[in-house]
Amino acid sequence: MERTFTALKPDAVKRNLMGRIIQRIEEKGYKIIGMKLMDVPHELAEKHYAEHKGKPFYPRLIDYITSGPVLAMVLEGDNVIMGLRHIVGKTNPDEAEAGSIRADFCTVKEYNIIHASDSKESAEREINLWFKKEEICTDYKTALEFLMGN
Ligand code: 3AN
Repeated sequence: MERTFTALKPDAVKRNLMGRIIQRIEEKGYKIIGMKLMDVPHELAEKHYAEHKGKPFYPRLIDYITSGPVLAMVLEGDNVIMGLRHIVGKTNPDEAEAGSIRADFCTVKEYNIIHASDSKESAEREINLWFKKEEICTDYKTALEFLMGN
């Protein structure tokens, strides 16, 4: 069972798209074990996007993620890291597969509505960066877990 980090970026919140995106995550069968709506401190934004520091789009990236509330989440599920990336779609919404979140809800690469960790290492780093241990609900079972006897 894997965990991943995902965040609905400020335009998802401002455009009232949170529910529709969360619905896709829930319908797929991923378990939400952490969720918080938050304004992103500048320092957290810089740590989160550290790998992009120095790139031409970096300042816009920081401005964007700090421009309004972000809905940060931790998800659990089988192959959730790559599975969620598939549902999210490619970085550039023009190249994202039809039916993916980015293809369906946005048009511009710089404002691509949702973040999802891209590897086991990033998922672990990002979960630890955004969530405290006590903010993650590990003790409940989904209906599917009950049915499967987990
Ligand atoms: P993804 O979010 O698909 O994993 P990353 O991690 O390569 O993409 O990039 C992080 C964010 O930086 C993207 N979500 C996008 O907003 C922005 N970004 C990435 N590459 C570019 C680019 N070439 N031009 C503009 N913005 C970019």
